[in-house]
Order: sequence, then structure tokens, then C-alpha cells
Amino acid sequence: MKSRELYAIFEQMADLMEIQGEQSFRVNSYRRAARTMKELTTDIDELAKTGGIVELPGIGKGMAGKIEEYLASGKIAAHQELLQAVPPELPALLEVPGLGPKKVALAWKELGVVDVTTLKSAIDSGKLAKLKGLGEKSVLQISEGLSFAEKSTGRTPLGLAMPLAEELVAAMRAVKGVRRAEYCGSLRRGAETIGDVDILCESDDGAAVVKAFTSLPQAKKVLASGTTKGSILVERRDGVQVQADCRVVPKASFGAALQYFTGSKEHNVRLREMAVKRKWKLNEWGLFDGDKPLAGEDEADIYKKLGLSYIPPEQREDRGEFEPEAHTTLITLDDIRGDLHMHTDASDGTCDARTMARAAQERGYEYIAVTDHSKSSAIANGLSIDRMWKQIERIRELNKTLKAITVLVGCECDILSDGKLDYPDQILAACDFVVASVHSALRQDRKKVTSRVLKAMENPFVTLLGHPTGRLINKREAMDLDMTAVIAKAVETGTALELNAAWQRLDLCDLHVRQARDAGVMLCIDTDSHSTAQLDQMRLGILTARRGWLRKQDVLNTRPLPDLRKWIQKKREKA
Ligand code: DGT
Ligand code: CA
Ligand code: CA
Ligand code: ZN
Repeated sequence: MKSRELYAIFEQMADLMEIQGEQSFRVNSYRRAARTMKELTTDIDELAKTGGIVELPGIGKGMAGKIEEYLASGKIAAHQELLQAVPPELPALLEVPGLGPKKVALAWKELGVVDVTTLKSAIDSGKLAKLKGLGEKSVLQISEGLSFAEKSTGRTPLGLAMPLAEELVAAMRAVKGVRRAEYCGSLRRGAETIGDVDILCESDDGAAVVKAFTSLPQAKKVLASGTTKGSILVERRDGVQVQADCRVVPKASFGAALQYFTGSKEHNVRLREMAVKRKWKLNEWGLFDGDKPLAGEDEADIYKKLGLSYIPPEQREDRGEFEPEAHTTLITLDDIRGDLHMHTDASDGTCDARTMARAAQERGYEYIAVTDHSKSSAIANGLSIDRMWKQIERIRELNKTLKAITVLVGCECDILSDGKLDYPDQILAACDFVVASVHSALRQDRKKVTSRVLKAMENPFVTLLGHPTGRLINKREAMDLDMTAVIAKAVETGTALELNAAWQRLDLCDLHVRQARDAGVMLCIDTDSHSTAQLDQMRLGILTARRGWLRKQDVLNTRPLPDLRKWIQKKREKA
């Protein structure tokens, strides 16, 4: 993943340049390049070969030269020079919440702060607080940040943050004087990981509402408490602490604040430019013509007054959402008619097929597919060929007893290390729905892992490529898969790609989903459930799908059952 490495390098170069007082347009050009690297979905080596690097947004000749330098040598000389100009542990200080390049520079130059130890003593001696532009408040924030950084594992996966936020929002809605409460920030945009939880309340009595917020039983620690804003630490279900901010605004500003604090920052910058072009002003209080408020109470009004159609939060990433082609009806949870990837107690699930079917029916589904593991997934109690034949028979029998829902016979068949499938074609042909997934040898090199996956997709009985990259959020890197080739193969063979909605996975990710959609790939949003409760993860998949701009027609499991069967049959007949 060389583009990820380049992203980290360019970000660090921007930080180091800022520390050394470099001009802001130069710093910004590196931030822009970093972002392009972060969002790149094509292989940077391939791009370099075809001379496509200079065509990327924010990459001029000079920057392209640095990228090529890195691809050729694994290093960028200018980066090394920047690193040599500062004490070796200084860059690590930038990771401390509350400390940015400007403050680090000041602490270094004025007080000789070069690492965590010297930073701590500058805090304890009170010298840091005396620096111009810092003060007691921001030093308190830095010192909290230090102890937080020592405990925290970084960003929180969406699936862990969501229940926390919902609990906080429900608690705030019950507070006297709170008329509305919503979560905003990256969580409302459905981002795969969340830095902190942002909550917005509408009330006329800010101080009382902040007090109620910081007094919630969920607050393990109060970080700040003012008249319009409070910050607390709350605990995730795995014991890790997460920051939650609460802001209180009056009715007339609620929509504007909701818009502002939903972000993203990059989206907001673009929106504010549009306001400025009309000689208006846009901030968290409203949209103004001079002193005259044009909008503020209602979020949608802000977009409307600026001549835009409403942009759903999931699209607000400055990834083209202001262009007319972004304006489309995105998929919603209601469009989903079934879940096509789940496990039962036949392999490593906790419930039997009937229980899963009933739970799916309660969620309004018309069909599910039971897709237990195949024989090579030994740790997941994968089914031997013999057991699989029995499973096929058993599910067919079960179906005869069910009226309101159909259970498709399926399997999650391992893609072996050479690209062969774990079951013979006779078994796959007897299944209604086959998910093929990689569960082993994920670290094979790019060529090997890609050709292996492509080979599996060529099998006419493989309907869906399961969790295509194998990444686990914050835990395991994606396979080094050539996604452009996988997408082309999906189109060529009529194989669907999965958007696995399990909170640890969200695989494909938003950017790959968008890339697949644009290429005309059929996607399938599944929960990979191992229990009935996990079926509810579908909504995480929907958020990611919306971030990838998916519409109903892009998603296989929005189709009525006869259509779904036809789609599966098409690939089988073509072969
Ligand atoms: P996170 O918490 O890192 O996952 O990401 P966000 O997007 O929730 O960011 P956060 O919590 O720092 O701030 C919430 C929103 O507030 C952010 O999405 C946009 C807005 N915001 C914060 N700082 C700025 C800023 O400097 N300029 C603008 N235009 N908006 C900002
Ligand atoms: Ca946030
Ligand atoms: Ca925040
Ligand atoms: Zn799997």
C-alpha cells in the first residue's frame, strides 16, 4: 500500500514544514497531496508507469517527482531533510490531542520541549501556560490529551461508537429544556472510524444542559464544562475511553450548527466559499446577508438558500458531492429485502437456521441465505463435504415449513491459496447462493493474491466475493489486492462484490464501493451474522453504501426473490 505510506509521509512533511515556519501555501500543497494519496483507489505503481500521476488532484510536477522518488528508492530526500532539522522525538508530539504543529513549534523554540518528558515538565512548571497563544485552558487540554494518548488505541470503529452516541442522545433528549438532540460529526457521516462523538442540543439554557451532560452516569471523567459546551470521556463496551462533546445552541441556530458540526471540515470549507461568493456569511450560527439571517433553524434551508439540493451527511466529504451527478436517491435500509451472508450453529454461528430465519422475518426480510463455512475453515468448524450435503437437504426441508420467508441454501466457500475453491462444483451447483471468500494466506504478494481471487470469480457458481479485501478495522491491513482488476472481473463475469456490514470489517470500504459502483458492479450488502443480534449491523453497511453513493439498483439484495434468482442464474448460464 504505497499510497498509504505516501499519505503519511506528506502529512508529516506538512507538519514539519509548519513547525519550521514554512509559508502556508507550501504546507497546504503537501496536505492536498496527502489527501489525494489517502483516497487513491488505483495502484500508484501502475499510475506511475502510464504517467498518470500528474493528472491526480493536487499533484503538480514537483510533487509527482517526489512520488516517483519514493517509488524508486523508498525515500524522499526532502522528507529526510525536514526530519533532520528537528529533534527526533518531536514529530511524535503531534499525535497528542490538543497539540498541533504551531504549538509544538512554540514549545520547542521557546522552552526546549523535544519529547514527552520535556513536555510534561514544561506543563508542571507552568511555563507552557505562559507562552503566547497557549494559556491555562489549552495546556489543560494538552495534559488531558497526554494521559488520553497513553490509554487510547486511537479511533473508534463506527459500530462501537454508534450505540454509545445513541445512548447519549437519548439521555440528552430526556433532559428538561432540551427540545432537540442529535449526534453529528464523523458519526453522522457514517465514517468507518470516529475520533470523538459530537452531540448537539437545542435549548435556551446552555449552562444547565451542559451541566446535565457532564453529570450523566456515562461520564467517566469531565474534561470541560462551560455555558455552551461540555466534554466528557465515556467508555466503549471494550473498556476503551472515547471523548464525547456536547454543544448547546438556540432554536434559530440549530440547523446551522447541525450542518457545521456534521462536517466534514473539507465539505464545510467548500460550502462557505459558495456563501462568500454571494457576499454572504456562513458559520455555526446561520447563513447571513450582513446581519440579516437567511437560514439557520433548519439544516436543509442552508443548502437550499445556496442554490443546492440537500446533500446527505454521508456524501459530505468533498468528493464531488457539489456536482449535479451526486444528486441521486441513495439506498436506505428500507430498500433491503434480505441478508445473503450468515452463519448458523452448523459452523461457527450461535443459532440454528430456523432461528436466524425468524429473526430476519422480524426485520421485514423476504429471504436470507445460510452460508456456513467450508471444510478448510477448520477453526470455524467448516462443513465437510458429507456434512454439507446434509446441510443442503436440511435447509430444503426447513424451507417447506416456512411461509413468510425463504431460506436460500448457500455456503461461504474458502478461496484456497492457489485460487481453487474448497468445494467441488457439484456442491456449489446444488447451492442457491455461493459466497467465495479468502480466509487464509492473506499476506501473499499482490500478483498472487489478485490472480487467486480473479480465478475464483471465474467459477460460474460463485455469486458473490465475500469481504473482498479481508481488512479488519484498526486490526489487520487489507490484502494487497488489485481492486481495479477485481472490479473489471466482477463486471466481466457477473459476480457481485460484497459490502460486508460487520462492524469489524466494512469491506469493501466506502471508496472502493464508489469505484465499483462507477464501473457498474453489482454490490450486495450482508451482515455475515453469527447471531440474530448481528443482523442489525445492516445499517452500518447502509451508511457505508451511502458513502459510496450506492442507489437501490446497485444492490443485489434490494431485489425481489424472483429477480435475485434470475440474476444468479444469468452467470451460471453464461458459463
Ligand atoms: P473525527 O471526530 O475526527 O472522527 O471527525 P469529525 O468530522 O467529527 O471532526 P471533529 O469532531 O473535529 O469536528 C466536528 C465537525 O466540526 C467537523 O466535521 C467540522 C466542524 N469543524 C471542526 N473544526 C472545524 C474547522 O476548523 N473548520 C470548519 N469549517 N469546520 C470545522
Ligand atoms: Ca467528531
Ligand atoms: Ca469533536
Ligand atoms: Zn468470511
